[in-house]
Amino acid sequence: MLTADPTAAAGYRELRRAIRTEEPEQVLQRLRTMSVEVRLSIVDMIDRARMGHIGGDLSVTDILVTLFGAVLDVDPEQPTAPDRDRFILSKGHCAAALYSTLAHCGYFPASELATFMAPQSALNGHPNRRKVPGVETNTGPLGHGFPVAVGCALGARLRGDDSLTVVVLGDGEIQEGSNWEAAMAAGHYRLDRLYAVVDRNRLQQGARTEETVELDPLAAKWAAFGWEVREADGHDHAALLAAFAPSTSGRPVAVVARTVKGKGVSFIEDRVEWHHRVPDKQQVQAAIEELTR
Ligand SMILES: Cc1ncc(C[n+]2csc(CCOP(=O)(O)OP(=O)(O)O)c2C)c(N)n1
Ligand SMILES: [Mg+2]
Repeated sequence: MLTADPTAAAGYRELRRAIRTEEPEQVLQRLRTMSVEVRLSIVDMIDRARMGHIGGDLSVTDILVTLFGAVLDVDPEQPTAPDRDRFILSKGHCAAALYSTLAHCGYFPASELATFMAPQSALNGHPNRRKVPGVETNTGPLGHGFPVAVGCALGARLRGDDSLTVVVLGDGEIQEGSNWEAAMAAGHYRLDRLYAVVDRNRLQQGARTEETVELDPLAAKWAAFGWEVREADGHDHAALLAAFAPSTSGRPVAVVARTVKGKGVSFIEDRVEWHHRVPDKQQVQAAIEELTR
């Protein structure tokens, strides 16, 4: 099991303090900076490992940054505190984005990121809760993280604590039927401290979602399952922050986040072949230049 990096964790505490007290524009600037840093780490990890899911990682980055930067009540030095908010990345193939965000917050040293997918590394291609602090449950097989999140939210309700549970789903992922059983249960129990975010990039592994199994009208589907639905630009930190406001209906909240797969690197954006293609050295250089421009 990796352990916290005290210096990075102190930096994270400072960030959270600043975010609570600063003007909105300063807060957004901090989140944007964090997104650039996380994206650069993702590119570096995938470049070193010569493996990974770069499209989905870059798609989900701003969602993860908004959550860990400004929404979730967590302490990277106490990753199993009983009353912590729970976060589950159900689209577990995007582990690089999660690891990079967790390291940024101090859950473990950022130097570990260089070991991504190497033999004996804790940072497997899909997140493992026994190896990486901040990972609440193992994910990778699509359709499994969301049912666990519903269990976490129901558990919090039964314990009487008001912690949040947030789960991030891929849009292709929700073609798996288990998600809709989970959605139905959460709606039934009116788990109003549960948020399900759909990373709606309209691409899955080998094709566009709507050519594979049509998902639209997506908001209407969530509403029919008893959820309060919010739609947001999934790369706009301000819009995402607004989408994570408390439930106003006593129902769980679905956030349909409009995203671009590969966001931030133009030759990767919205291209199905970049689901898990690995950039060559020249492309890595071009990606870094574009992200730091
Ligand atoms: C049950 C299951 N089936 C197939 C896969 C292989 N797989 C990994 S990622 C992926 C596509 C996921 O698409 P989406 O959920 O839209 O993710 P994103 O676009 O954010 O990468 C598939 C089919 C898997 N991980 N689990
Ligand atoms: Mg997708």
